[in-house]
Amino acid sequence: PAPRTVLLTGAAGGLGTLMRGLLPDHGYDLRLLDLRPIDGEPDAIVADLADKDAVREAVRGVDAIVHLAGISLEASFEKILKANIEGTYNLYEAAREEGVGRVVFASSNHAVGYTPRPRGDDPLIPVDTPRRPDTFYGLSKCFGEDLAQLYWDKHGIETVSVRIGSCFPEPTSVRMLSVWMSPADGARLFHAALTAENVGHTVVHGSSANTRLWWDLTSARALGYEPRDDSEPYAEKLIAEQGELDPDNPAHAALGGHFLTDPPIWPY
Ligand code: NAI
Ligand code: 15L
Repeated sequence: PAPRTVLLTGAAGGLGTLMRGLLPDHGYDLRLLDLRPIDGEPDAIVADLADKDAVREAVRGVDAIVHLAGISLEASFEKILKANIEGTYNLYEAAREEGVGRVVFASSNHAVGYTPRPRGDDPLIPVDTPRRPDTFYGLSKCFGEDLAQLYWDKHGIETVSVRIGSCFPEPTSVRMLSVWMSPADGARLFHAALTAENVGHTVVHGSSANTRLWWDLTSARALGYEPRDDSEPYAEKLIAEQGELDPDNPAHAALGGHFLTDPPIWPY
């Protein structure tokens, strides 16, 4: 049966807030978890992924998990280890113990950030392109994908790892014209990832059907995802303000963009 009750981790964050608004329209009852309390959501579970008992209680009885919680920018290895590596392990262990069969994992383009972006007639980047993390943050997403594969092979827990580009209400940079995922398409993709059958562990790129797309969406479409949005209406204004991507600028040369040169640092 299609999942109905879904644990949304990282529900207080930017993407979590967008998905709290959009996923119920796809038929889900959300249980929310975050380190931080959420205004207007008194039932949200306030817990750290480091707290194994709290995580186990949070997953008990849900049909699936959308796992967004964690450090979403670059940070020290020690911080990334705790929140993203151990935190994701704790969540999968809890899912195994409680018999939750499906996870949607928020991976990131930064797992493959050093991959040169396609230019001209270059083919789109395939989803099985070798890992080339651009930060400790991206490295933690590689770990999460491998953890998902292990829990599928060993324990039969299915995961769709979504290598999200940039999911924000609007694209705000020229790079984002290529990697943007509109929030509505994000919810469509998560819905497809929650409901497609026999996914095992599947890795997909997460973005809208952008005219300037850099990567191949075939594995996402195979889940039933049909993106409806395209960043192109924003192109003229953004290019007028910022100029085209500069082929000689290392921050414009690869999928991970400025994460290669001056990654934004997690502020906490
Ligand atoms: P965000 O930083 O706004 O939200 C992350 C949330 O996780 C925060 O509310 C934070 O309190 C919570 N959190 C952090 N450590 C935690 C812990 N130890 N236990 C419980 N909660 C914890 O990030 P955003 O943009 O909402 O991203 C959500 C997820 O999607 C992240 O995993 C991020 O890496 C991934 N992602 C997001 C992209 C985007 O465009 N927004 C692009 C690629 C990946
Ligand atoms: C990410 O992985 C970050 O979590 C998000 O804040 C954006 O920076 C995004 O990548 C991006 O590449 O634009």
